Amino acid sequence: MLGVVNVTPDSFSDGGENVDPAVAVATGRRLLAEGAALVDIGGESTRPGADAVSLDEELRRVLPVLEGLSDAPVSIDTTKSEVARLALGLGAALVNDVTALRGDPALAGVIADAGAYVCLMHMQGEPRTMQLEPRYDDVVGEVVSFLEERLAIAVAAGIPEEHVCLDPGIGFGKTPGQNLELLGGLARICSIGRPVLVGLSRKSTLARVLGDPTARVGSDAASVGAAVAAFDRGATLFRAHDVAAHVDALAVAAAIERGGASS
Ligand code: HH2
Repeated sequence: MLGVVNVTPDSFSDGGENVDPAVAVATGRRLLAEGAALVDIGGESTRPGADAVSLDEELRRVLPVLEGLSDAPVSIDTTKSEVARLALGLGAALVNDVTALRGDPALAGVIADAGAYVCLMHMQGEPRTMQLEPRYDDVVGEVVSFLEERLAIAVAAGIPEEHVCLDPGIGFGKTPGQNLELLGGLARICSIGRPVLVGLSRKSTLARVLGDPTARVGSDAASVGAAVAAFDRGATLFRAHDVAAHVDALAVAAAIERGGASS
C-alpha cells in the first residue's frame, strides 16, 4: 500500500492539504502508522488539465518533506530525473513515474545507478489534454503492449526486472468505460509477470459509475470497493489516500482468498 501525500496546491482530491512541510511529514507518518508500506510523495499534480511544474518549484515542495521523512519508507512521484536523484539520495526506495520513463531521458539511468525500484504507468497523451478524447481500439491489449515495451526499455537501461512494477494508469487518458474495461481485464496485465499497482483512490470514474457525470472526485467508500475488486483480479499494490480503510478491507479480502482468517 502506497499512502498518498501530495505536496501541491492543486491535486484533485487533497490539493492544498499538505503544502506545509510539517503537515505533509505528519500526514506521511500517520499513513505509515495506518499500515502504508510507503509514503508516495508528489510535488506535481497530474490531474486532468494540470499544468507542468518547474524543477525548482517541484524541489521546493518535496525536498523538505523528503528530509523530514528520511528515516521512513518513501517513494517519489515524479517524472524528473533531478527530483528522483535527490529523493533517492534522501532514502526513497521507489520512483513512481507516470510517464513510464518517456518524460526525462536521464531518469532510467538515475534509477538504475541507485538500485531503486520503479513503477511504470500507462498514460495516453499528457495530463493537460489527456481527457479530451481518449481513443483505443482495444484498451486492454494496448495497455498490455505498452507496459511490456516499457518494461523491456527499463531492463535494457539497467533496472533489474525484479525492481519494476506496472500500473494501467486509471484515469490517465481513459474514459470511465475504458477504466472499467481495463479493470475487468486486469488479469491480462498481471500475466506480464510483474506486480501490478492500481491507483483508483478518489478518481472521478468512481463517481461517474455512481451516476454523477460531472464529479471530479470519487468517495473513499467507492475507492475501497474498487481496490478490493482489483485485488480479486490480481493487483497486489495500491495507491490510496484513506490508507486505514484500504488496509482493513484488503486484509479481509486477502484472508478470504487464503480460505480463512488466521484466528
Ligand atoms: N494517480 C495519480 C498520481 N500518481 N501514480 C500511479 N502510479 N498511479 C496512479 O493511478 C496515480 C499516480 C493521481 O492521483 P493524485 O496523486 O491523488 O492526484 P494529483 O495527480 O492531482 O496530485
